[in-house]
Amino acid sequence: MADLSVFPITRRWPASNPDVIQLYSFPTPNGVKASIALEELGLPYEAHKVTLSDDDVKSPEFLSLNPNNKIPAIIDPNGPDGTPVGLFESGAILIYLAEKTGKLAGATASDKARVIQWLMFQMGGVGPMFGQLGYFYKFAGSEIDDPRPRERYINEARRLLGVVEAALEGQDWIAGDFSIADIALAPWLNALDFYGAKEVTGWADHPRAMAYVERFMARPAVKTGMAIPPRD
Ligand SMILES: N[C@@H](CCC(=O)N[C@@H](CS)C(=O)NCC(=O)O)C(=O)O
Repeated sequence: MADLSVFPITRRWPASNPDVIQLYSFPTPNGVKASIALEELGLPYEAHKVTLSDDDVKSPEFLSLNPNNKIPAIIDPNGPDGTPVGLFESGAILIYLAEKTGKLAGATASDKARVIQWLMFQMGGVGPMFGQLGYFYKFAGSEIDDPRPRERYINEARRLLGVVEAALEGQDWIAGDFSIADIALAPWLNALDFYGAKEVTGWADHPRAMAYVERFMARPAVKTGMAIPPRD
């Protein structure tokens, strides 16, 4: 049995089965990337609910695994060097899991480069921009009188949607075959619904993106991963 006692996070969120990947997460667009990937790849894992409250993400135990106080994070007891490895940042986790299994990251070197390109597009563009849109359009920032931040992120989200729409011409998935880039991107497109920002970003004018999210959500592993860990 793997010994995970070197990871202080296991004191607050103990592993029932330390031989499988430990996932520390919450079902947000970033969190579900990890659970969907684990489900799609058929990797055994144990999920621990870490809420976004400071009590959880800013606890010393969680910070010991991710000093950046954000979910998701994982521990793989069977790391590549034969020792356990801890990881944070959803993009890094997706790449790690794809490399571990040799799946969902492109067949050829060029395919692989394209997958990483679209993964980075999500990590550096869609994620941060849509996240700010959520803040300024739905959450606390929506009370700010100055319309400029709201308009900035609405326009940027609409622009990014246009990029996705164009990229999906003639293909079902963002990098060609289904990949970790889709696992990163589709949950964030879906978040526009939660933000109540579909109309304002012109969602209905992006039929390929609409069909893409539907196609993604219909996958059995996605359906399961979207609800892990359960909110309550
Ligand atoms: N770049 C990070 C972002 C993760 C992130 O923003 N996580 C949010 C939930 S979606 C979070 O944990 N927020 C808690 C906080 O910032 O205190 C990743 O992709 O893993």
